[in-house]
Amino acid sequence: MKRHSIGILGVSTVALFAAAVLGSGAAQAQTTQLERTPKTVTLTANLAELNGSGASGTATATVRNQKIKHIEVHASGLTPDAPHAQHIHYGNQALNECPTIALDRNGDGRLNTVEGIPAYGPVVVSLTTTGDTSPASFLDVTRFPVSESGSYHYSRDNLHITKVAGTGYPGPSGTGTAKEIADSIREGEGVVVIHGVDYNGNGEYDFSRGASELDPNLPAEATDPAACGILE
Ligand SMILES: [Cu+2]
Repeated sequence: MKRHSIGILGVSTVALFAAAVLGSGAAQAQTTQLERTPKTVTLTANLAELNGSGASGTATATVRNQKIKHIEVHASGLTPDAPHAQHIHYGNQALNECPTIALDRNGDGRLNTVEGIPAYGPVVVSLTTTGDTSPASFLDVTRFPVSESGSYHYSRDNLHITKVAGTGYPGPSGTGTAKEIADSIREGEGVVVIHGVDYNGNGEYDFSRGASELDPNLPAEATDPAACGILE
């Protein structure tokens, strides 16, 4: 009888001790989590036409730590059967907006990719179909989606965000770390841009509007922005 009650006391003491330990552990985990930026955020962009392309679409991105865990881009109204470079752009000094024709500095009636940088910043992630997704791949047209009859549906997982020169920390030419860029995208400052506009409607990218300001071997039609939306 005496032994039995010691037994009960023993069990309840252990249970109380366990509850205290677990309780403090959970509280500590919660504090650590609150101290950091929220880890996983899902953002959506409504893509609207630029340069009178007639393109539109949506993009959805889930950002977890320094990674795009999942991204989808659904676009239509694009130049058919042509590759479309697509990126996430971001700049700490940029407006984190889609550009308007007011940024057409050389007055040629088109907004080229460089003219849009004050609005959307440099490329931080290349939304390629295979291989590297860093800014280094930004014009590798063989690894971007091709629009079947003007549409495509793009989906990819686990794109690493990297440090990028020119994203503006602290000055315009400064290099943002992967964490700074990921945090900014999570805060709604990333901009999805799809490139490639067939201005003269002849069914292909040609030099009717001259060479690209990014690469003289590419026509401007292949690199001018066609659609843009803010990930928010
Ligand atoms: Cu771009």
